[in-house]
Amino acid sequence: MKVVNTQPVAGQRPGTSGLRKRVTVFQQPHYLENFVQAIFDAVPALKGGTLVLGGDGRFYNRVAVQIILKMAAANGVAQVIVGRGGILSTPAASSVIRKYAATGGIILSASHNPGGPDGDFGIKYNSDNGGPAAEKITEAIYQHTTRISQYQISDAADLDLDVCGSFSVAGMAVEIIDPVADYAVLMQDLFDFDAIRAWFAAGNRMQFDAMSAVAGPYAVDIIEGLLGAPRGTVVNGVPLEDFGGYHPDPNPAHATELIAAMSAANAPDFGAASDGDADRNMVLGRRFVVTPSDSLAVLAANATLVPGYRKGLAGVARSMPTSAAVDAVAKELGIACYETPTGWKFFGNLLDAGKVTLCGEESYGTGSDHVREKDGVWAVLFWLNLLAATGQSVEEIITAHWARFGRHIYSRHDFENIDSEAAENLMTALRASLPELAGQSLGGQVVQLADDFAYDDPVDGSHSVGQGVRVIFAGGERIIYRLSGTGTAGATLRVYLEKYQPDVAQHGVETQAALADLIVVARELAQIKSFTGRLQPTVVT
Ligand code: G16
Repeated sequence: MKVVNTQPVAGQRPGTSGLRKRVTVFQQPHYLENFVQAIFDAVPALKGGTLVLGGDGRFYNRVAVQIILKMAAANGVAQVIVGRGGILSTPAASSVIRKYAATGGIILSASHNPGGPDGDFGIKYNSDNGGPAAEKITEAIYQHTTRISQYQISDAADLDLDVCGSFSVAGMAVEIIDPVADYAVLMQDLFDFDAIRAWFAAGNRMQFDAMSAVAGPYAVDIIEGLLGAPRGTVVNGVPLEDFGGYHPDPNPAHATELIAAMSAANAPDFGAASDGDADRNMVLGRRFVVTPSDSLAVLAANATLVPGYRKGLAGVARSMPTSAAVDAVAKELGIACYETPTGWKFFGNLLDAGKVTLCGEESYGTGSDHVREKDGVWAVLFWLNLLAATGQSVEEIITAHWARFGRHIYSRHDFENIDSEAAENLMTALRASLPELAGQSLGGQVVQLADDFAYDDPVDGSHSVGQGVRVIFAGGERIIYRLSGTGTAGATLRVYLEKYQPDVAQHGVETQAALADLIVVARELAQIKSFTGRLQPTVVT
């Protein structure tokens, strides 16, 4: 065991989901070690406890796993459970923490951000409930990084990560497990695998694009293996350290190969993709894209068709910028609907307290109380179960849903990599204008409410402020502005746009055309061009 002298490195405050930086930043001397030591210092229960460890397999994953194993041994952790090859998808890590009643877990991922030597890396701590650590813990970790002077590490040899079994690092027990096995058992408990198998056997076809990321082994074992889908159903199924040079973000802007396949004349019946760490998902029908907000609403409305949710839902939750489509379902079902800030960590208390069963976000995240992370493969299996149970197509399910609840027309416009100071100035000016906005008419619509979203957690009473500017109109239209908390270069301004359309005859409209008036208002109100110099967003989803 060695004690290494170090100094604080600025900028280690975790963002929306852990610490995400360029690989080259993590490769700086002591950078990773400082943050990991801060975790051990902020969570004393890890001493003598069990830690789950794994990541999405991106570049630097293996290096980081070896460092963390040696630091865990030196910090008195009793046992580490690590996925073979250092691999665990984020939802699988959550399920393993829960199944083995671990003290917590360290997950290595920069999620949907590109990988490789010039790409991004990330690290976050999850608590014993399997979910991202609450703000008070991430803040404590950050505080430790600001005053760190030493870290502890063993000089044991590297461990061969590619063989399952029981091992030891400097006297600390290490269990290397199959990263898929426990997760696959959980999925079989929740979904009607016989019905889905029959759906494939009847000749229905699917394309699952794992985007050369960590979902590959999970999708291959479960969809092609247990569910009998033909080989080739999963494409880009081998995780690569640089995701094959692609941007592993499952949305229409980045999953272009899947969009093309689903638009072709012989398109499969169902398309799906997931991101770097397999917690996000996108689902598609033939020539039909489903928005994440609609997906959440459809899963909620049809949950009782799925064995794991047959008893119904305790409640649902969505992040504030997510459309109100699920609110309409909750109202009809007579269950509670919670509106939380962006960040999966805010769902944890609601799930733990049994207040909600399903939750989701506009950022291609959907999940339930089976784990404490959003779960891409789970969402895809949920949809497969619905297709099998109803015999309907994706488009039929969505259009029937709109006919019943109305359509919440929705889009997100991202202005990426803008100057950080310009972005802060824009938000400051916007916030300053809020008190004057209510009652004003913008683009012919009257502003009903304009505020900076704050959240009081109904379980632990914690209060979170500054969670995004909301401009809500009397007709229900909404414009939301936030700065992303997951980027690693400059700032990303997200503008979320939503309009409710109850008229079935109007449900087929093209999304951007339907939102055109609101888009103009949104850009003018925030003076996006004058603050950022940008006329158009870089990504529209
Ligand atoms: C993370 C969080 C999500 C959030 C998303 C986008 O997802 O867990 O709750 O919606 O980032 O956040 P932002 O708008 O701040 O960039 P992931 O998949 O990146 O871990």
